[in-house]
Amino acid sequence: MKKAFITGIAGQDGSYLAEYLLTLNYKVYGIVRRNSTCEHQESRINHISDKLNIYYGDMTDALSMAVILKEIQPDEIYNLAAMSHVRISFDIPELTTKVNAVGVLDLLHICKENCPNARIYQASSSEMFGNSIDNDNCQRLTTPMKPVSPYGCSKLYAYNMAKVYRESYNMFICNGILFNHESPRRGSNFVTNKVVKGAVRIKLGLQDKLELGNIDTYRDWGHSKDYVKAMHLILNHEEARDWIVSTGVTTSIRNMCKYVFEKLELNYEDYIIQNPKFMRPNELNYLKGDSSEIREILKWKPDYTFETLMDEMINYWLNIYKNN
Ligand code: G4F
Repeated sequence: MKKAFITGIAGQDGSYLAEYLLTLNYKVYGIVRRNSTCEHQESRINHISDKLNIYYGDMTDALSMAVILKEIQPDEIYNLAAMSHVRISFDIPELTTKVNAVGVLDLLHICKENCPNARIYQASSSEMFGNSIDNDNCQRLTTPMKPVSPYGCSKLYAYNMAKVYRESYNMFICNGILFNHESPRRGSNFVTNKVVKGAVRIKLGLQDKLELGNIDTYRDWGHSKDYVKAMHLILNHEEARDWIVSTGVTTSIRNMCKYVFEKLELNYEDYIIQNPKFMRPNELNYLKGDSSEIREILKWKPDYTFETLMDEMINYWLNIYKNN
């Protein structure tokens, strides 16, 4: 039985990955942060909690991480823990750096000392590209990385450090540069789930307006369930290297709003207002990933389209509100 250790196991990706690895007969371990409202902390993994091995831990607590990893000796480590909200990273840049950058350095070093043969997946992000784009309007591994947010900078540090540890110590470490990926389990302060939840509430007469920031940016959105399968393929390939994971389809926030409101027979223009509170000091305008390598070499392919992803999220919120 293979052993997998997941940081961020209670998050969107961590919970789907844990479910997926259980179906592959892995023994799954993970860490969760201590939280004063423990009822909500593990809501995404409550349904599988009897099959998981959960420890308290934190990316900023290297001592506990070292003890746990020494004890478990995992075959595969998925580092999915992060302060993952780009706008909030402008408010708490130092914590963002401690968790997303220094925390990853600690993890890599702990692995080098305690479990050097474990295969390590680092959750890298398309936010690292900033506003760099190739002539064909795509981002790929060779596109220059020029982040425009504290979050992007922290992820780029971790990305580079993962490569340094791979090359210096011959460790099996891979960066998956994942473009935006969503699901009903997405936090509702990220734009897709915020729009879907808001539109459903408007449809049911529970709210009047939806306040957003800049709706003229573009994102390449996939489904988290598809992307966790890519993570597993990446760690089970013969060669340790970096990969782009994306759909290759980009949509503006405006068109996403239009799609969601139209599905509910509403006109988005009647309900959306712009609130400067949700604007960012600096913005990444356009993302579209070239994932041809992972499709060709690892035979990865997403099952969801933009439309089936959004439809699943709409039905999720309709069911939540109709049953309450
Ligand atoms: O949903 P978002 O907050 O995602 P963002 O910033 O692209 O980051 C996500 O994807 C990254 C991969 O590229 C991950 F690394 C990261 O952890 C995270 O998962 O915002 C998407 C777009 C932005 O342009 C934002 O300015 O939506 C725009 N937006 C407009 N109004 C809004 C809002 N975003 C949020 N969160 N809330 C709004 O009210």
